[in-house]
Amino acid sequence: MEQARIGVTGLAVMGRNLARNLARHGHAVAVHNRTSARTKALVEEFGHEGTFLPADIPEEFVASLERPRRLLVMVKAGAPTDAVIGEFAPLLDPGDMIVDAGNAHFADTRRREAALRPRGIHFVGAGVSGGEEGALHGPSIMPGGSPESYAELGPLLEDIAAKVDGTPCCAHVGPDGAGHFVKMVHNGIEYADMQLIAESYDLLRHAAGLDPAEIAEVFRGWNSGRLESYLIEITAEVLAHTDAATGRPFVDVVRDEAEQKGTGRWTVQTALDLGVPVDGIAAAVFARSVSGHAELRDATRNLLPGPPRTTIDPAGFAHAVERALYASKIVAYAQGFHQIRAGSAEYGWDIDLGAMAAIWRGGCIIRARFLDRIRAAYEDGAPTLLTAGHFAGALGEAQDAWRDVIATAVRLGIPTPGFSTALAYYDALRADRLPAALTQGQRDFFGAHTYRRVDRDGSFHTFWAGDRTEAAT
Ligand code: NBP
Repeated sequence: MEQARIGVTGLAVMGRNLARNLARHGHAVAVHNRTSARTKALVEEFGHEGTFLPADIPEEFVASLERPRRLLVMVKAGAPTDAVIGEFAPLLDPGDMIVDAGNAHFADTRRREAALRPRGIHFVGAGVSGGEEGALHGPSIMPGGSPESYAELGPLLEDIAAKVDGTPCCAHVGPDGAGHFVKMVHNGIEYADMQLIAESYDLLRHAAGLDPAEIAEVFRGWNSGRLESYLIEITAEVLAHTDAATGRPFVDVVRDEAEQKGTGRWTVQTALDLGVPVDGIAAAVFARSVSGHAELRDATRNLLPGPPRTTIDPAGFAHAVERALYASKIVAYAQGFHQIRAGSAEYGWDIDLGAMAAIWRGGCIIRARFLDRIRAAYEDGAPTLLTAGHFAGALGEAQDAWRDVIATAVRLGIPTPGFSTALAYYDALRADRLPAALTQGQRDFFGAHTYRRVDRDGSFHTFWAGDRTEAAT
């Protein structure tokens, strides 16, 4: 009986396309889905693309896998993943691998890996980015798990991953939940990047008075420069699109209420736990949240006064927005990488930041030309992108335009939380002194939380309610 190198269970859009990608690369793939109609449909429609070994029941599926068994799970994240593990793990032997390629929370991945390790089963949480097209034509893959499991899985995953300059967009991220952690931060950065692009559009539309088709042209121009990226490219496409039913710009017939799924929120929650400032990502998550409060917006829209509506001369403004966007993006990515570094230290993952930038260069939603420079910066050991050669220069050169754009937005009453928070972070890092000293004084005043002094080691408390003398604590 022919055996498969890998099996995929969960054949909705992502699993089906990953299975097809594997088959198209010449790997025999066992395929299974809870509802077997999906399995049949896959083989009927795409059976000619390669070797698929369909199975109706888990026992049949597992029996069709060569050893050590590689079982890729692509089901809805959460309880379904636990259900699938519960179903398949008893059928596996030590040395076999379960790869969860869904969007799991890294803490769940750590829990699952720890539960399966004593049984000798390798549990690999693999982040996969690129949506359904990426899954089919080459995603960016971020696998965690043991080095032993990567030795078995890596060649297969690298084979189906996107390639940039011949290098696969797949690398072993680190043990247990490291892969899903990096995928989570990738999605957080994606939120920030999309928000910054949206603010650029909003400014060009409402400050400079350009229409969507004109703005699409601006984005097309940007996409041939340092901002070249998938997100800029699709932004131009969306802005140039006309609604067939009304003849209006597509962007004007879509309700302005953005959705947010789990990963952006998880990134911010995790950053809070780690104490890492990811303001750009948080601003993006909250901007979507504000947009979704339709009732609150309806109740306030006509009651809150703003400045008179005026527009400014578009000449030169688009160039300034490009600079503000590039600078703000640098900050958002720097914050995301800071979070990966902090997570890596917290959980002992030893994540190579340069390698993460390298595997995001293709296949994933945030693929972009400047990730090559980010890779180089972290390979050179940069503590933050903000001070790394090219980026330090770009920020310095952009800062006047960045400040002008934000000042214009504030003056005209256009919300730019992403731009503004990015600049605030930049200014905080360059400040000689921050008002945190005053915050410490307040905390000591009301809660005796103590403070440290600039001129002496140790912790101190001032007797605020008494004679205001100071004591070392
Ligand atoms: P969905 O997230 O819609 O999940 C549907 C699949 O889960 C079906 O195969 C379904 O089987 C299976 N399933 C469910 Br629901 N409950 C199950 C259970 N208790 N036991 C066994 N199977 C169960 O599919 P998707 O959109 O292809 O996404 C798959 C994963 O990939 C998710 O974790 C998602 O977050 C992640 N992801 C998606 C994208 C994307 O662009 N869509 C990108 C990156 C990652 P059934 O057919 O029997 O109902």
